[in-house]
Amino acid sequence: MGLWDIDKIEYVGHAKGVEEGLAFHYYDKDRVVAGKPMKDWLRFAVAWWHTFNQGLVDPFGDPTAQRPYYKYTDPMDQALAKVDYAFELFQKLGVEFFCFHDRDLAPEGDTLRETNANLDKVVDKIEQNMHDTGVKLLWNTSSLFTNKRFEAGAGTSPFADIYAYSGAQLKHSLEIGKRLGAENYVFWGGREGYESLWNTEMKREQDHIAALFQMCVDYAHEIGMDAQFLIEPKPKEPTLHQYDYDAATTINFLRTYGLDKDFKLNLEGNHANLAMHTYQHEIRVAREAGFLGSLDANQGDKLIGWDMDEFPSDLYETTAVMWEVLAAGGIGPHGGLNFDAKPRRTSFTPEDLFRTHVVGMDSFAAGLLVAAKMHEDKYIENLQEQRYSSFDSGIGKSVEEGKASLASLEDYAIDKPQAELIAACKSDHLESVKATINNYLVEALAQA
Ligand code: XLS
Ligand code: NI
Ligand code: NI
Repeated sequence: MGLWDIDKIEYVGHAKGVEEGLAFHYYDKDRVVAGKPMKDWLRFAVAWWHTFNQGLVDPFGDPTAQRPYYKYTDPMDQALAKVDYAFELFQKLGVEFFCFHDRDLAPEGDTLRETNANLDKVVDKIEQNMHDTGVKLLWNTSSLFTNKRFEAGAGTSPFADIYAYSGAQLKHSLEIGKRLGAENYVFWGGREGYESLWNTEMKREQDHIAALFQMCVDYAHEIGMDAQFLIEPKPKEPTLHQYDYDAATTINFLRTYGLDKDFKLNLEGNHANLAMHTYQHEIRVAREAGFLGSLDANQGDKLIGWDMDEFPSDLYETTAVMWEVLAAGGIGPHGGLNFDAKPRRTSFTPEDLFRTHVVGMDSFAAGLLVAAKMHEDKYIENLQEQRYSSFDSGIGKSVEEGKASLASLEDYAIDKPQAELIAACKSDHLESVKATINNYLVEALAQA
């Protein structure tokens, strides 16, 4: 059985009698959907921080997680042991990628030099395991928010020593990304924002962090690191306001500082909700602007106003996400679906780590199947084309061709009677559209 007391998770189709969570019903990794194997559309990744380090705390309670490697009480011993558990879990789930923060892997020392030495020992072991198993690094990142020195930010800290330390930490993180062949490198500005504007020079802070991003771009070029750089928007939590609020705000930041050629976005479902958007909205904004980089696959909860990091199980949402991914031709070339998600505090057994990933993987596989069917029928494409068809000729076409002016619009509209204008508006039968999407869900999954 190996280190985890659990068998490899297999695809069993619609088999009855298989306990939910211990087999895939939709995720059949090599099955070709819309011209590619499922695994290449989905490119699932395990998030080291949640899956191996999360004790399942909440603001009111102690950790509940039971993990087999807790028997290693020395922090370095435990860090090294976790690598074995991690790679066995990846293989038993059939996940081909993983993601980590530098500080997820090894304990800190007193100086950065000591911390780097601890980290390098674990990275050595990870490199060996990657080589042996073929599991790849979707992305790595630097935790510039956990240690108390980052209380007021890292790249936006008002304290130059902390800024300098952040740059030094990033340098080594980029070196690790290169060494492990990371597909992407993520920047999540957990504390890059403010608690109060009264004590904050907002523009100065953004100038500082933009300069730090530029240094990262320059250093990556210098060492020949070719990972795609990603910024992960989030509006708040832990800070009151985070500068990378949402996709649109972050794209504006990148363009303002001339960083738009070097960065794309890593979008997370729960973060979208915290910004009062849907996950689909964030992906649509990024996709249409050419900034879709990768996805943190989790979901929030309508009733709770913080980053719950639930494993995805909402098929309507996974369908919407995969519809956008298919419309983009893929989440690539470098992106993937990283389960930035944790079990609830009440599902604390080691086996729950497998169950939760299986639910997330199956939910996205199901979403892919439904969305692929919708694309195959061009259901949404036709509906949208029809809705905007008045821009394909006449006055609408002159607008799209840039030939219209206020005077030409006035010429066209000034004598149009109200009845003609009302007749130009067509009902979208929106409720029927939603019912049709429901039918796609039911039918595509029944036939899966
Ligand atoms: C936190 C973020 C974080 C990033 C990586 O809310 O989602 O986990 O994905 O630093
Ligand atoms: Ni995330
Ligand atoms: Ni998050």
